[in-house]
Amino acid sequence: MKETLERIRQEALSALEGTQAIQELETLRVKYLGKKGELTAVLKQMGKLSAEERPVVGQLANEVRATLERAIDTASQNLEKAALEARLKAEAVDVTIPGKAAVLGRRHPMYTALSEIEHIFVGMGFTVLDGPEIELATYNFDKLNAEEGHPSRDWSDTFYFDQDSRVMLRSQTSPMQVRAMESMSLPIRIIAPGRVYRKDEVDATHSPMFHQVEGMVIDKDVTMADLKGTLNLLAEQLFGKGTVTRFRPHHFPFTEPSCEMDVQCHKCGGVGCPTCKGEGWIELLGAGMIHPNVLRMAGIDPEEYSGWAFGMGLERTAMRRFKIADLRLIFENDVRFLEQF
Ligand code: 2NM
Repeated sequence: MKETLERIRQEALSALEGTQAIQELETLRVKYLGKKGELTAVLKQMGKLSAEERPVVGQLANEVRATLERAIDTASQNLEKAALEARLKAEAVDVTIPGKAAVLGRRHPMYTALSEIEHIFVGMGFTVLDGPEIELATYNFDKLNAEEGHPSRDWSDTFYFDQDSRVMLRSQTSPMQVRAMESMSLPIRIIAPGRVYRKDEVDATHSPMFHQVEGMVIDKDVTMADLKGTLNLLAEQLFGKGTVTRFRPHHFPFTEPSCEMDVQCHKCGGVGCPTCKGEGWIELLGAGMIHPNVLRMAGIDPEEYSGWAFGMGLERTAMRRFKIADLRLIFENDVRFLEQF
C-alpha cells in the first residue's frame, strides 16, 4: 500500500509538471484526490491493514494528499500568473502611436444664417415656433385673407394633395402664425422659420423648396412705428450699426398697409456695385400691419388689438451673407462647397 501511495505521488507530480491549462489541473485533482479518485480508493482499503500498519499508512496518505494539494495550488497560481502576463502583453497599448484626427463636420450656411436671425429675435423676446409642412388651405390661404381665386392658390403655383385644393405643401410659414393666434394668449411675439414650397422652375435664384422666416407681434396699440423700429434693429444687427433702410409700399392679402423693406448696400453705400447689382439697395423682406380680417378670423378683436408681421427668404439672406452666387449650391450638399464655411 505504501508503494501504491508513493506511485500515486510520483505519477501525480509528474503529470502536474506538464499541465498547460487551469482545466487540466481540475481533471488531475479529480483523478487523484476526488471522491472516486486513486488516493481515496487506497484509503478505502485501510481496513485490511494491521493495527500497527494503519497509522503509518494513514500518515503517509495524509502527507501525499497535502503534497498534491499544495502542488496543484502552486501550479494553479503559476498558470494564472502566466495567463495574466500573456494577456497584458497582448493587450498592451502603445501610447506613443499618433492618434487619428477626428473629422469635424461644419455648420451648413443655411443653419448659420437661421441661427443668427433666431438669436436676434430671441434677444428681443420672441419665441421660435415650428410646425407642419403639409397644411390645410384653410390655414395657408383662407384664414390669411387670400380668398378663392387668389393667384397664389392656382394649381400652377401650389403643390396640392387633393382635387379639391384643400390639402397642400405650405407656400409660406404664415399658417403657423395663424395657429399661434388661435392657440396662444395675447400679447404674442413669435417667429416661424421653416421650409416652404412653390411650383418654381429651378435656376440660380429659384427652387420649388426654400426657407422662410416669418414673424409677428400682436398687442394693444401696436403700430407701423413698432414694425419699423424692430425691423431697423434687425437690419443693424445683420449688417452693422447705422445701416440705412427704406420702406416701399407693397401689397399682400394678409397685411394692410403692406410694405417691402430694403437696406442700403453695405458694400457701396448706395452708389451701386456688384453686391447690390447696381441698385444701391438690397431687398430684405416684406411686412405690414396684420389685416383686421386675419385677426378677426383668428378670434382676435381688431378694435382691441393690432399687430404687424414680416416674411423673409432665408436662402437670399444666406447667399448674401456668404457670397453664394447660385442657390442650387445650397441644396446639392457637395462637401467641396460645404467645406468652405
Ligand atoms: C410676408 C409679408 C408680410 C405675414 C403675415 C402674417 C400673419 F399671419 F400674421 F398674417 N404672417 N406673415 C407676412 C406679412 C408675410 O412675407 C413676405
